[in-house]
Amino acid sequence: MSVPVAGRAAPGAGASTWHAAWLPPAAFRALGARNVLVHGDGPLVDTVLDEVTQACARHGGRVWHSPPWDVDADLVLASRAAGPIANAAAEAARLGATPAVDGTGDGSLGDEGFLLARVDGVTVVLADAPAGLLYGLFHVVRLGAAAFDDDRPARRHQPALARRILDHWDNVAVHPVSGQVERGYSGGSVFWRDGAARGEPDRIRDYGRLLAACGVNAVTVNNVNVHDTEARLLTDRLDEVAGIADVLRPYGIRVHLSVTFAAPVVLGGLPTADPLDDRVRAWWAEATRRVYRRIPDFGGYLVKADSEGRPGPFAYGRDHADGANLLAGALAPHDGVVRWRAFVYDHRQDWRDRSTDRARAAHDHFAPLDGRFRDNVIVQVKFGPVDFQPREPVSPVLAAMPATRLAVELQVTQEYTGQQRHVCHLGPAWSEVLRFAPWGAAGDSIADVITRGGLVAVSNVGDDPFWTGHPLAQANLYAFGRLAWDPRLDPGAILDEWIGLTWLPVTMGDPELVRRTLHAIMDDSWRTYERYTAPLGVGFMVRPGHHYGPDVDGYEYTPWGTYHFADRDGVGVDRTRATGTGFTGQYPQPWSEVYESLRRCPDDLLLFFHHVPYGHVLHSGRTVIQHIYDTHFAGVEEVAAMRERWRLLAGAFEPAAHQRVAERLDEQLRCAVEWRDQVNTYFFRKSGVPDAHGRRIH
Ligand code: GCV
Repeated sequence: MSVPVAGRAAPGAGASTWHAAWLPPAAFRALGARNVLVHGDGPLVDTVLDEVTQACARHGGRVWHSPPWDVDADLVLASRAAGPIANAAAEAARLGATPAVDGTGDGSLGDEGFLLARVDGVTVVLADAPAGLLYGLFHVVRLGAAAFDDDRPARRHQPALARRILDHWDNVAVHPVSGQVERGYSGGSVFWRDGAARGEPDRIRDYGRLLAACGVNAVTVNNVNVHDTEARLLTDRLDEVAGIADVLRPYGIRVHLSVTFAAPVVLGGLPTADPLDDRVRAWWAEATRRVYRRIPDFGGYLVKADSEGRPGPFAYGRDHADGANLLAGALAPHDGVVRWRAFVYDHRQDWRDRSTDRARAAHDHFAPLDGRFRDNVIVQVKFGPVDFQPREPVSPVLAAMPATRLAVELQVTQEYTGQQRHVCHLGPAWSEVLRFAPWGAAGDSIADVITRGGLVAVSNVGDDPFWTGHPLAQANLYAFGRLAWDPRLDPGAILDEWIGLTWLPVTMGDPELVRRTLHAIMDDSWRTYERYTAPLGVGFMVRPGHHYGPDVDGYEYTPWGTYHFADRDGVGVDRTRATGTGFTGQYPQPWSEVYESLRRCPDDLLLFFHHVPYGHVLHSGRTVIQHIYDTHFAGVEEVAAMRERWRLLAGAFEPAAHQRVAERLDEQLRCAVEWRDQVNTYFFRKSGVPDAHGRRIH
């Protein structure tokens, strides 16, 4: 039987009510059954030791941390700073592995890297810093028995990106519109409840542990929309943030805070928040000094300014560089960073005005500021130019600011991708973004562009027993962490890791069937979702406000700037330089030309860039209207097949997990049918073109 084990996952006693996700005790079986020697000291090494001790207690192995080391170790986890090990075989293994570090790169494993080697029957993890040892430990867990294969070649592992951050859109106080967690689909917040810190360190610790095991090293604990209560986390409620930081620290996770640009006014009583005003500068410097006094490893601030009604520098005639540099100045003495979001656009647009284009906004605002940001400013850019749609081109801002540290922001919480009621495995979508080469195949990829800034995502976690509402949505969180560690990883292989860790064979049955079934359901689920929702990259068509389910014209005549312009003749947004908004001109070559050209533009983005007649023939050979019909019928059939596949696993899992997914698949199918029927009917009525296959359209 394959079982996603429920219960407390972290070392320590007691069962509790949340799911172990990708760290069930059984995932430690291979490691825990062995003799393990841990060499080194410090808080993170203590975490490693705790983990190993628990695993060995459970699975019959033994652990050594200090002499006398009368052990034939199977696994040595050693900090290089701790020097020689007073155990001949372990020391020989340590020395045997060392040339693989010294012989490559700069001879250092960095702050978070590790080496994994197999030397004379001993598996060795070496690290130069304690965090590396922790990541090495979790890598051994991930590999399972394979970590002890004699033919395993020595390999250095270092994260491609130093900043791997999850932003929580959690409110401290329940907000009348956005609730406890804005765009949260997994219950309440793990940090806050009804205006106060929840004070449940076990759960936060388990969360930190899951994050460390997939590579995440920072968390922002409150929503970018900073309301009155949350603003005070910076000052008189700082202790609550410090409490979270204390719990996450043993897993190498630093805490960040979303702050309001108006803080000097709303918290400090100043008459202005003007970034060039000396009193404002002094206020931020002092507030920040107090933060670091309380949380010495505090990560930094996150700011949403002049966006969707949030305060910002525009009120004082200043620009985003002025605003960001103000906070950067306060953070610089403490090595903190400010992440300043590029999600800036006019949300009070006139839909009649075809010249205004929301997609252009971030580039229009930020590209001219390249070179003006201080070193500790990271401009955080949503992956696409609009807003986390299932399909968007990569934001041109990412190719326009070579002198600025840039981070990409993804959305793990599935606001526009099924709200954790639909299976929508996003690893493949993110991988496409990270591999995109804005200057053509020979140039840098997005993963290269963000080396100095990092990868960030909006978390999908809440206090739901499965963490993520939909149990299969855990895979998105896991995939985010792994891609942030190494953007070149294959998303299918990442999914395979998650399946292997989470859905463990226990006593009987066919784990391969489980694995195959989960792949069959999840691998292509993002494309399935795309097929039954808005076609060909045009985006939105969701119900306004909550953004769930179809409403083709829901945003068409609103101020939000998210239009499709369908009429009786055609559909799509003309963003060309020749006849449209000129957005294609924000890309460098070759994409500027590729997107401009109706002939060369990829099918899956056609309606993002072009307004075309329904009879326009795609590269696929189908007309646009027939593509719309076909994909919407196909998408529903694919969801029906997912549901059938899942049904066949009944009895193979803990019933609660099976039932939760089964219920959500029922809802996904209902909703996909709704999407299909509304979208097909809408376009049939607009165009008058019948389906070539005569299927039922209403
Ligand atoms: C946190 C979209 C979402 C908002 C979100 C905003 C943002 O507009 O619908 O809920 O606000 O993006 O990213 O700031």
